[in-house]
Amino acid sequence: MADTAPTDGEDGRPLGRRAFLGLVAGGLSSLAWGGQALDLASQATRVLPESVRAAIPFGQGWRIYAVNPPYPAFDRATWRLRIDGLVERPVTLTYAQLLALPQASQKTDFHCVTGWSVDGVRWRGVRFRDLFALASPLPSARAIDFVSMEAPYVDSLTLGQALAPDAMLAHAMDGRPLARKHGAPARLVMPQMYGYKGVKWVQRLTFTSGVNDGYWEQRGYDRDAWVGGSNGR
Ligand SMILES: Nc1nc2c(c(=O)[nH]1)N[C@H]1C(S)=C(S)[C@@H](COP(=O)(O)O)O[C@H]1N2
Ligand SMILES: [Mo]
Repeated sequence: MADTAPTDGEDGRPLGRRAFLGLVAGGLSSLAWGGQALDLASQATRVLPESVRAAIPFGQGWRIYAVNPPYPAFDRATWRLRIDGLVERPVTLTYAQLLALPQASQKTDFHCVTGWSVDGVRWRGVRFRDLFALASPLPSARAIDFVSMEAPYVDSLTLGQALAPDAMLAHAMDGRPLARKHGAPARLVMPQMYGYKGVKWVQRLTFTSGVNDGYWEQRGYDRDAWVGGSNGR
């Protein structure tokens, strides 16, 4: 396993400030995960062709989903994001440390597989390349499980999918910190896939050797939930 060499954060303690800054600086400069960071702030990326998009009933807003209410509660003092599994350095981030990472913004449409959509959602958060850099995935790592505080909700992406330029771990929506019902403090945003991939109340990223079926995939939906190109719709 990856967990042989003891490092800060491995036992669940948050990284000290110096260790954290060191990992950010070291990780980012030595990063092998292709390309410059893309900030899509001024760009509205859309997955569907305009002809298809024009027929979508936008405008009814969000429907709030949870499989195991009540919604998990977020306490900014005690919340931790754990990054573990097939990594060189398991790390545990505080909320403040998440906000101290390089930040990205984007405006993207959101599509639920059951037929409702929200257009032009403004997200702010952290790109996965920057989270990867903190933990250094091992060569055997191929995918990530995104584990919700709301058991048993989970889903996974391949590393390549997570590195899509418009995928992020979002902590703000439409200019405000993510609301509790929307997954505070952090949710997975993967605009190219249907909403069920977008795990709310994320508390853990676990690197694995292959993708695992998520909550809805165990119930028949496609693992690769490409908008316009997967089952359920
Ligand atoms: N933890 C958790 N995450 C979740 C879900 C859920 O039930 N629990 N539902 C998913 C589905 S199917 C959709 S469409 C979106 C809905 O996001 P919203 O509840 O913020 O509208 O959340 C996704 N993430
Ligand atoms: Mo959904």
